[in-house]
Amino acid sequence: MAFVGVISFVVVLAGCTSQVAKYNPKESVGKQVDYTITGIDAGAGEMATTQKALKVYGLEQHKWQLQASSTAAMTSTLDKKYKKKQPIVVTGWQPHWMFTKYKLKFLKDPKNVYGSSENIMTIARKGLKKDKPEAYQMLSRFKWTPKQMSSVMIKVNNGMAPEKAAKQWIKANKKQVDSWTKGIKHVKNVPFKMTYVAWDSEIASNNVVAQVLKSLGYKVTIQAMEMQPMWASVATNAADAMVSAWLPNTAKTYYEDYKSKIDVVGTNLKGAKVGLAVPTYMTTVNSIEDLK
Ligand code: PBE
Repeated sequence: MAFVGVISFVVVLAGCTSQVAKYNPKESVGKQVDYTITGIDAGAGEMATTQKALKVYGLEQHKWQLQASSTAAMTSTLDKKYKKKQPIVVTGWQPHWMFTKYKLKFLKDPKNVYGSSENIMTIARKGLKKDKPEAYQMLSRFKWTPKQMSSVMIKVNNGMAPEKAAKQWIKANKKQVDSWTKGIKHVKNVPFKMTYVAWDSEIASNNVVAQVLKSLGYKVTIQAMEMQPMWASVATNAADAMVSAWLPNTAKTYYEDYKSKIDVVGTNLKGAKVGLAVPTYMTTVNSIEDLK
C-alpha cells in the first residue's frame, strides 16, 4: 500500500510541471516554457541582442527572462526537449549543426532587433600586415561558405576532434585552400596567436585557419576565451588576429569600442544569421510577437 502511495505521489508531481508535457498549441507558449529563453554564454553578442529583444517586444513585462549557460548546455537541453517534442525557445545561429540535426525555425523579427543577415569578419592587430605579411595575406584570402563551415561543425558534433575535422575538410577542398596560400612565401616557425570564443562555429573556423597557417610554416596557437577579451587581445596586440567577428549587429558594441585600434582584414563568411529559434513542431509560434 505504502509503495503504491509513493508512485501516485510522483505521478501527481510530474503532472504539475509543465516542462514534462509535450508542446501544446492551445496553451500559451510562455507558460509552457516558464517564460524562459534557453541561452548560451553570458558574454555572447546574441545574449545582449536577446536582452534588447525582450525590451523591444515588451516581453520583459510579461515575465520573460533569458537564461545564460553555455553552447553545450543549450544544445543538450534542446536535444532532450526535441526528442520528446517538448517546447523550447533557444538563442540560435547559423551556420550551426542544430539546424541540420533538428527541424528548427528562426522566429520572425518584425522589429528587426537581430538584423537580417550577418557576415563573419577577420580582424587583425594593427601592425600585423607589416610584421607578418605572409599570414596577413593568407587571412585576407580566407573565405568560405555557411555550408562549408557547417560541414566541419557536423563532424565535430559527431565526435571527431576539431583538428582532425579541419584537416579532413582541407583535404577535401584542396583547390580552394590552395588559392588561399598560392604564391605566399613560407616562413620558419614564426609564432602566430589567434583568439576565439568556443562557439561551435568558431571552433570550426579557427581550426581550419590554424592548419592552413601551419602549412605556411607558422607556429599557431588558438586560445579560447570570452568575447570581450577576444576583442581586447587583438586591440592590444596580445593576439595577432581573430576570424570570429559577427557583424554588423552581433558584435557591434565591441566593434564600436575597438575600431580605431584594430585592422579589419575582410569578410570570411557571408550570410550568417542570428535569432531566436524553436522546433518546427511548435506550429503556432512563428514570430517573436507570438511569445507574448
Ligand atoms: N554566436 C555565434 C556568437 C557569434 C557566433 C551567434 C553565438 C555571438 O556573439 O552571439
